[in-house]
Amino acid sequence: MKTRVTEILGIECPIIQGGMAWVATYQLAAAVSNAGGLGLIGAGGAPASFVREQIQKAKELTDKPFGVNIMLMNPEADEIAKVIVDEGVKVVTTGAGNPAKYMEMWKAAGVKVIPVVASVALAKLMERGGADAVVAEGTESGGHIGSTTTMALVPQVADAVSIPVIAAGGIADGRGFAAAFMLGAEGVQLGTRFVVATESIVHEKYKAMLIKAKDIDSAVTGLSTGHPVRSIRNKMTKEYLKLEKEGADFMELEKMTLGSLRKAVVEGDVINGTVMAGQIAGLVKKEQPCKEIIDEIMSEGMELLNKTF
Ligand code: TUI
Repeated sequence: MKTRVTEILGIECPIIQGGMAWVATYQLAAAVSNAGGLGLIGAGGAPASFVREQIQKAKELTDKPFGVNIMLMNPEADEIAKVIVDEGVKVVTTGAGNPAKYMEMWKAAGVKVIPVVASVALAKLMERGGADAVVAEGTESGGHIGSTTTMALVPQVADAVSIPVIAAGGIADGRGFAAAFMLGAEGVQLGTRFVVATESIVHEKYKAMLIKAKDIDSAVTGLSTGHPVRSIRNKMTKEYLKLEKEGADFMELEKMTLGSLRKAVVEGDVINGTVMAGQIAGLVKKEQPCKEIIDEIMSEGMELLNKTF
């Protein structure tokens, strides 16, 4: 399959693996890239030195293109932006902010820049700033989210910009893949389905919780702080939402979430930790190698796109 996304990125299948904090390690990124998609290393809140090591390890496992996602609230974002150039990374995606201040440096180094956006306004701003494509991410996604659904956001972004649009949020199989293309996307980004991939290093309890999850099992915390985050409902989200309802201040709420994603991903504490996942978790039924996930989505998706009624 050829789209502007496969052309720009030099990949075979227009499927990108989300750059999830703590989850998107070099093992997962390399497996997705080796399977023909675009793997991403998620810098999350990690220091620049750690991100550099992850990039170097990914290079040992794959000679296919892979990328890095910078979470722009990371205190070392400036250093990580330079590490990307230094290490010759081909693609960068950004989340949770506006990457304008790094754009010139990345473009000069030939890095393809793909900001993740949750609105038409930011998509247009990014196109004007020189972005090569945008990921339009709907509120169905896990983690830090905007408020518009994928169904409504993707066609509006596709109409507003002329660079390629990659759809994200609520996509986990060939049906979602085909639907995204019908909405005007030329690629998709998946997070939740890759969390349970064989090559994903997340704790087995985290994987088990996603596999067990149903359609309505996620909750959105942090609406009152302006940083809404979607994760699977547990003791942690219950306590957070209770505090939020009682009008707790920002610092108190922040203290609760500090280190909570790591607690779930690394330690497997899915009761007191934050189990970030998208609304599509209910569709994710088993652990599978990345290659199998990508092959399945491509064949099911292409079949649907070629179907006539
Ligand atoms: O970034 C994401 N998803 C994430 S980041 C993350 S780490 C985190 N952990 C706890 C609390 C907060 C973050 C977990 N999941 N997705 C891409 C995304 N970006 N969704 C929404 C946005 C976004 C939001 C505001 C992009 C820009 C923005 O503001 C634009 C501006 O002008 O500042």
